Amino acid sequence: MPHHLMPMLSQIDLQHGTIKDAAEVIVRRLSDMQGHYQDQNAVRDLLQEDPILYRVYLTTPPDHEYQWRTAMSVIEPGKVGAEYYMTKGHFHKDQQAPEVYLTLLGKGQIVMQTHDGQTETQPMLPGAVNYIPGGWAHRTINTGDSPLAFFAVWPADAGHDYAGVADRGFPLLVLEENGQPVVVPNPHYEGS
Ligand code: M6P
Ligand code: ZN
Repeated sequence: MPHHLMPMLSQIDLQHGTIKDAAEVIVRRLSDMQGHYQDQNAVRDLLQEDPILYRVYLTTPPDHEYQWRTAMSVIEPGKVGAEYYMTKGHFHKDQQAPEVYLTLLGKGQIVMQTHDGQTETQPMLPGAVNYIPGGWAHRTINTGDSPLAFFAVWPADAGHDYAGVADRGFPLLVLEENGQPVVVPNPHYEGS
């Protein structure tokens, strides 16, 4: 007899972007990613309160057998110095594995890069579908003044490679200048 998984239902709270009965919730605070921000004085000051930057509500448990993983990510509004709150960002261990984001709430940018230095940014607004092909690292940034909430789907065996981003950073930064988000080259990017 073939082994069939059971169909699954998750309910997104469309007002907040959260999933109440999530199988797993990842909470990331500033202390989990302090090295990712440029302004280390701002990091030091903010670490006193160590704010929650974002939460990821996963619909399947970590050791599941389902072929797809899906999650809602909710990034709080805020900045560390001039840099907006953002995700760590990662490559997939499997360089063939793509990902799709659908934004439900808020306003942001997705910044992408390949290992050989190509970059791409796209806006994230309610209704935007961002397709991230295999081989592109991806980071999301909340440039608005309310939570940025997006739904993500990716192959369950893709794997997260955080080291590639933690070591070199992203070639592009999204900063606030005169009240507006601007995309600028990262002066500390290791490839530059
Ligand atoms: C999305 C997906 C997840 C990822 C999350 C937070 O929901 O891409 O795989 O974990 O965003 O991003 P990160 O893991 O880079 O902190
Ligand atoms: Zn991913």
